[in-house]
Order: sequence, then C-alpha cells, then structure tokens
Amino acid sequence: MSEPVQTPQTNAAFRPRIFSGIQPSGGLTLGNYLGALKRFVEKQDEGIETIYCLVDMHAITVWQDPDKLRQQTREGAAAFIAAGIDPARSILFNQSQVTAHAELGWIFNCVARMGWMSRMTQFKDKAGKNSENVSLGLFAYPALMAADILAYHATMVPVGEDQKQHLELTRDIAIKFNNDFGVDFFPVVKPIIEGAATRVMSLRDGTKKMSKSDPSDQSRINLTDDADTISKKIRKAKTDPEPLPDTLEGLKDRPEARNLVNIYAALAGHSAEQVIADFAGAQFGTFKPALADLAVAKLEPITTEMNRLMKDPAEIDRILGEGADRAEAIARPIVDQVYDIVGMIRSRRR
Ligand code: AQP
Repeated sequence: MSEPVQTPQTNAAFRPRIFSGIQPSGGLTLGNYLGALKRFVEKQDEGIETIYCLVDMHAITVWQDPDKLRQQTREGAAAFIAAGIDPARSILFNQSQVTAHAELGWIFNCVARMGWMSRMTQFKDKAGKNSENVSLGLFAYPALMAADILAYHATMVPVGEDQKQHLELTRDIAIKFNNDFGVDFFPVVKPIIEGAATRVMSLRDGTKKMSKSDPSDQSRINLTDDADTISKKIRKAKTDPEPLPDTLEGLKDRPEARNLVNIYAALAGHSAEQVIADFAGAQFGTFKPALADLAVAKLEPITTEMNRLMKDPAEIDRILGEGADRAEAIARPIVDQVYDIVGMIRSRRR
C-alpha cells in the first residue's frame, strides 16, 4: 500500500507562472497544436510568465534515433515560434540543457510511490503487453514531468486531457515532499485544460487519441503537412453515413463525427454547439470540405513559417541555448534549496 497523501497547501506564496512541454518524439500533430501549443500562445499573450520546453529527456523513454531527435527538437522549436511563441516574452528551451530537471527528477523518484506510478494509464497504454521490456524511464516519466514543472515553482500547466492524471501525480508529489520535510516549498499546480479540442482523436478511429507515434500517418495531421495533404486526410477521415444532427446530444455515439466537429470548433475559436448550429443537417460531403478549408487556412501559415525557420538551424539552437540560460537562472536556486531541505551537503566552492 502506498502512503496516503495529506492535505494540500495553498498557493498564496507563489507568483503565477506557467510551465509546459512537448516531446520531440516525432513531428507535432494537430492534437499537440489544439490541445497544447495554441493554449501556450494564448497564455503568453495574456501576459503571464511562461516557460516552454521541448522535453527531449522524456522523448528518449522510447527509442529515438539521435540524428532524428536533434531534427525533431529543432522542428518542435520552429513549430512553437511559428505558432506564436515569442522567445523574448516566453522562455523556450530544450530540457536536457538544464540539468535541474534530471536532478529534481531523481529526488522525486525517491518521493513518488511505486503504487502511484503503477496506476498511470499512459504507462499502461504505452507499455501494453510489453511492460517487462519497456525502459525504466518510461515508468518514471511522470516523476520527471513533476520535476519539469516544480523546478520552476510553476503554478499552472496548460495541457491536453491525456495529461490530467500526470498532473494529479505532480500535485501528490509536491504535497508529499512538503509534508515529509515539514515545509511549504512546492506549489500545488493547477492544470489548464481548455478549449473545444482538449482530446483530438485519430482520423482513422474516433476512440483513439491522435498521436505523433501512431504508425498510420493517415491517423493524424502533422504541422509539416502541406495544404493538399491536409485536405486529403480530412476528406478521407473516417465518418458515418448520417448527416450532422441539430444538437450536440445527437453526436453522443458518433465519436468520429464528434471529433471533426470539435476540431472545427477549436480551429474556428467557436464552441461545438455553435458549429452544430451552423451545420445542422449537413452531410459530410459539405462539412469535410469546409473543415479542410478552415484547417488549411489556419495551419498553412504555421507550416510556411516553420519551413522558413528550419533553414537556419544555428539560429534555432541559439534561441534554445539562450532560453536554457534563462531557465537555469530560475531553476538552479530552487533545486539547490531542495538539496538543502533533503539534507545533502553542498560545500563545493563554485
Ligand atoms: N490528441 C491530442 N489532443 C489534445 N492534446 C494532445 N496532446 C497530445 N496529443 C493530444 C497534448 O500535447 C502536449 C504534448 O504532448 P507530448 O508530446 O508530451 O506527449 P503525448 O501526450 O504522449 O502526445 P503524443 O502526440 O501522443 O506523443 P507520443 O506519440 O510521442 O506519445 C500535452 O499537453 C498533451 O496533452
């Protein structure tokens, strides 16, 4: 039995600060964009302090070809900037350049309980029947994620629906650390799961999450897809023969139709109810081309800008390095205090 987590503390002592990350484990998808990246930009534009990260150490919890990992990390950074992240206003970097993540991740491996980790549904989904052969890192993933967030005393984390359980675990780790050491050191983070598409589903199966590691490229829209590819993928997306209903309730047992309506709503900045009101009774022969046009109009400028930025990888590396310096300046003193709280001697002259 794992030990019970005790009462949460308040966040009154912590200034509002946002942290979130995306794995460079493949090219980013429409799911990453609508569930995470688009929100990241909104939070930056609201004027909250924002720290965003390409979590390359999370990516290697499953095999990554080294050259591809470098390429995907740069491409991820280009996607952030092309989508509207301004490296002067947000801190943008790759995780492995700031060692505080790995250091605090280890401490949290010693705070988190095996029972908590065993309940993580994402580990069960990713490991499947192969749990004896997956990396230890994949199992410990949520403790490193807690470290990513708490190394900055971040108070809010914008994520897609699939990360909700990991954020609950982050809260549990923060609370247990505070209780174990009798401190009020870590904030209890708040997930921000907002918008009409917090869980974008596969275009081939409306019960499965759209994912960059899905073996079928037809299941997802990649941020690198050109206009023609986006249109084709949407036109070929799995649907059913019924027209769109006149209420959202009518989409209850139609996961593929519901998914396309949600994607339309999120891209247009409307509610799903509004989309249903606009397209009630429409056949997919009408709705899919409208969705394809909207997706191309929203995504094509991002893809074009990504391609431009990718022509100068040295500039991307410079931006990531500068972001890492700024991130380090926040995380280092926090992690140094953690060592002190835990009882580790820090006597080196630096
Ligand atoms: N389908 C999705 N709908 C909404 N949000 C999504 N996110 C991912 N997929 C969807 C959100 O994107 C952020 C970054 O996710 P990640 O790259 O760290 O890992 P993931 O959640 O495991 O995403 P993928 O695409 O499925 O990656 P792989 O295939 O490498 O495992 C998170 O905020 C996530 O919620």
